[in-house]
Amino acid sequence: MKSLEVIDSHTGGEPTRLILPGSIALGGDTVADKALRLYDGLGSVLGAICNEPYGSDIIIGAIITESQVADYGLVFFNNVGLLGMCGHGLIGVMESLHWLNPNEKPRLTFETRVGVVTAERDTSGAVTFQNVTASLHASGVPVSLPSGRTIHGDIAWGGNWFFLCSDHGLDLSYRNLPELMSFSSEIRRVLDRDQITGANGDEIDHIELTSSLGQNRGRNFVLCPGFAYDRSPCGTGTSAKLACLAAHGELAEGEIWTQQSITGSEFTGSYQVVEGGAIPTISGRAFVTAKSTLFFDPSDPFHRGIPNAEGLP
Ligand code: PYC
Repeated sequence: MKSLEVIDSHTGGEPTRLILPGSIALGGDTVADKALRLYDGLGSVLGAICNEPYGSDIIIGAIITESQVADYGLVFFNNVGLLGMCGHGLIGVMESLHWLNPNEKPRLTFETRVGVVTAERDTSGAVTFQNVTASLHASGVPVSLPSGRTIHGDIAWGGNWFFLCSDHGLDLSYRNLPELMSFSSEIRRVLDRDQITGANGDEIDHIELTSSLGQNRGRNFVLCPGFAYDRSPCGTGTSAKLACLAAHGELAEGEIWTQQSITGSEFTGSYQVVEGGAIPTISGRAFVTAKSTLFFDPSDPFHRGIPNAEGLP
């Protein structure tokens, strides 16, 4: 792979890098299957485009593939691996597809690794998507931090696994970023240490610190796999939050919830009750920021990017 064309966008401050559709052919039947093959074959390229000097660890990459059950297949990844679904990423992909082809259908279905989702872009540019079924897996799970303090959280699925904690005692504000990073990273490490998992032993790779902003409004700080935080309110994190609100009887079916990130960006969402959980519907807006060609010169020692900390001397 010598070069790749990409379209960059951001959704509520969180970047998405879409590889130009058609650039990479993927074998396999389902998108889950294609994604694993892709990662086996091209994992280092994918890591590179989400790492410095090509990008940064906050970028979520996206690849469009064919699908037998939806308009497109869609694989999300970041600098450390594959994601299940990605809400801000889906909004970014919808905006990028429209930017590439203004005649693209405004309503599209996508087969992701974790199920089929639907997204619609209206004429104002707002994108609303219907996620896979979100659900609360365990409530009030205690976690003992190395400081001796015990905090509690809900474990929920929103297309990725989340640990949602509200008794953190922290100010969820941008100026408090260093503390939010270290506290949420500590929770993440303790979940790994104590083998606190989602269903079927699945790793919980997103930590969501939450607080209330009053009636039907909340703020969050989401730590993503790879230890970068989400600048947007996190679409799958908002989905997990909606599943918790539904399960705890704190938001009625169809009522609007507003989720704000520490950058101040907002998603709105609601849910519909279904067998096994709640189907979230989430709205947000993305903007295209660049279209570029990345070059991979094998004589460049960093043509696969600067790896994350474990890979450095
Ligand atoms: O919006 O679902 C999301 C997401 C996941 C990781 C980063 N953003």
